[in-house]
Amino acid sequence: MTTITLVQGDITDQSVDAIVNAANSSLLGGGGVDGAIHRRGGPAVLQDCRRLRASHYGKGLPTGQAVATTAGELDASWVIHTVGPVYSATEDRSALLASCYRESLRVADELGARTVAFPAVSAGIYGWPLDDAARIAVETVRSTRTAVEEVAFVLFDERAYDAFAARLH
Ligand code: AR6
Repeated sequence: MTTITLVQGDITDQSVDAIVNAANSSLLGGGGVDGAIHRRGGPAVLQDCRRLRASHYGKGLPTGQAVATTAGELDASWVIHTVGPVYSATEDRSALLASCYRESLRVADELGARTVAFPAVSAGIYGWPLDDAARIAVETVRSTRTAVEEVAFVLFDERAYDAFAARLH
């Protein structure tokens, strides 16, 4: 059984085995959580990302997939980068968002990570409505078979925290 906890705060302050990054397919950094993770993780994270791009993801990491790098100076062993879908009001992309959580947990299992922190993937710059993003996140983690013992959803503000709390309880 995986325990799910909610934290209101900055994901880069967490001490866990793996921190999940809401990246973009370039893997070269950006704003939001991605910017914060690269700032706190330092150049080793970007260096690993560049290496992965060169070796495997010349065309970018596809939406819904996940890949791990060092966590650099973060208090974690790995960063798992996943690419959420940009929200669309006309096309149902929820399977891709669910895939981000499932694939990140699969990568965590491969690494042997037991504690994993997730942000609200796609719920910022990518525009996903918070309530729906929270529903998909909670339902997917609950229904995924994994050896991860604890998943922490780390929500930046109270509104996001409340949206996840409403789905969890
Ligand atoms: N800790 C926890 N949550 C955070 C933090 C933080 N330090 N900073 C922001 N959030 P976003 P996306 C919340 O935009 O929507 C980047 O440029 C934020 O309030 O980080 O998947 C990438 O490179 C929101 O609830 O990710 C991509 O281009 C959630 O994290 C693009 O943004 C996700 O917001 C990805 O957009």
